[in-house]
Amino acid sequence: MPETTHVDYSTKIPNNVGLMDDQRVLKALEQWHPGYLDWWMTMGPDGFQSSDVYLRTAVSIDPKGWAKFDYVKMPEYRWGILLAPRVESREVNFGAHKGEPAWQEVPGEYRAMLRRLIVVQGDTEPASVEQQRFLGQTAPSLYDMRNLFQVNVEEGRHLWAMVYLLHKYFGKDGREEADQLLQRRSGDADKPRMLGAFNEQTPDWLSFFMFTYFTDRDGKMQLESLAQSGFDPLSRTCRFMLTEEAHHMFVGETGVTRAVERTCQAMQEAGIEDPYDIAAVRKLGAIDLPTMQKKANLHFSLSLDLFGSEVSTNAANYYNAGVKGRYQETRIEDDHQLTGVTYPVSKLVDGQIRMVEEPALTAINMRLRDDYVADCAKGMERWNKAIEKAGVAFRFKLPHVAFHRHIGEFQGIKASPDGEALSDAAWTARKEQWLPSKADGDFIQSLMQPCWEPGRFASWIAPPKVGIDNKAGDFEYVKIHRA
Ligand code: BYC
Repeated sequence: MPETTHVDYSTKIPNNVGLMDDQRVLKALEQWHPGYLDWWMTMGPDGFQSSDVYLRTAVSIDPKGWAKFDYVKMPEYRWGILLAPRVESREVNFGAHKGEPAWQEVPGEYRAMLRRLIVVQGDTEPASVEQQRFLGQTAPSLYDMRNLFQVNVEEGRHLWAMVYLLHKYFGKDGREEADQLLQRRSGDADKPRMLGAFNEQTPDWLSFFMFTYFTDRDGKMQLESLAQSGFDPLSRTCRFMLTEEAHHMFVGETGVTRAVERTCQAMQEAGIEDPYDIAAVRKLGAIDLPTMQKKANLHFSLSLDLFGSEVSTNAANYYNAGVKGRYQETRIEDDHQLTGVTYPVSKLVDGQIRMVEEPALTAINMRLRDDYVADCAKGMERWNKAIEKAGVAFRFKLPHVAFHRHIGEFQGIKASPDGEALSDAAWTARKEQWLPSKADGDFIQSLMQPCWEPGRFASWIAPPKVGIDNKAGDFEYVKIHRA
């Protein structure tokens, strides 16, 4: 079957890339499949593999109506290979090859570069499933549990997407990389996942919502940049992944909003006006807003690290080669080669944080991070609106980009959320005001009691405004059969 907008479900591996006519790749993927299922059973959602989950499955890559909802047991989810439609006249849109026809095969000179980018992208997908593995046990509702599992199966599919590219275009070394994607483990001392944030824990549901808000948004920015790639199969894969990614950020944004709403409501009912009266708010079984700010500080700063160094020759080489572009590259009005232009970069100069003009080509990571920060701020404003509406005197704020960093310009310094450089002693004395402490973690853990009756929600979170697929409030999103 040739490439279509509809997904061929007649093979073991659903696809719209004519896999039946490509026996070499089909066989390689069929050999990879059992290892993947093995990984899913041992590292995927713990305890719910035989539950029926109301999931969305892609039946077409047509932007209208590509999804079908039904009960599915997660191990039977039809993970597949779905690429956005090919645009016949597509060109390389930036870098040294600008104006050449987009590549349908990997250019020899960029093979290592492309393989590296695809492997890094691929590595994050199973990592997040591993990080979220135990959250089902403490789901605050069946609605939330279902959203978690939807995110998990789609991250699994995103791994398939990268593995397809490795198998199809990178021969033996691609197959070896695909195998290793199933061997690394989040947080493992010997075989960790490749990027920092993907080796951290996601210990509770507030972290899950912050992760899907901040870290999945890095996913969006990186996928947008890879969707610009001159290597057309990578671009098409990422374009379809982005349609799924939107739901993940929705889960994060609305999850935090609902926690905020519940806290404000509980405060109003109890007549508590001071949002900083943490003990009083916690007694109500809600999460105080200052603790939510600390979680946001943590997940934002960990996600900033995922953009790499502000000034990066790697990023310049990717751009010049035409393999990884800028956010919304084709909508930017410039020469798309960045000849002789500069970009302002925040740097550490004589111990002070300053803006310095750098060649725009080496500042690609910084530019993408700026676009990311602006995107993060927008959603945070919606959290602030919910607080304002409830009449509570509190505002969330994104911390300064120098705060709590482990990669890039600021990794060697300690900075406050306002961007003030601090001595080690000052940092140690104050860090628990800015990042979740052990006591904060313990308190949040104490609220993580499962709430699995249809239509019921845990004490710390408000119900959503609308159900998934417009289902009624008491819809049984997960029919639990404990494994
Ligand atoms: N941790 O020039 P530099 C997602 C390494 S999330 C560890 O600073 P570069 C998702 C770097 O690899 C999106 N190491 O940075 C979200 C390099 O090592 P080598 C995932 C790091 O290369 C939620 C060295 O430091 N996709 O999809 O310009 C759920 C110097 O590199 C880190 C991508 O990331 C780090 N944080 O940029 C599920 C896209 N940062 O090569 C999924 C693909 C840097 O010297 N990746 N290093 O050994 C890339 O575009 C780039 O590799 C990076 C780094 C943006 C990550």
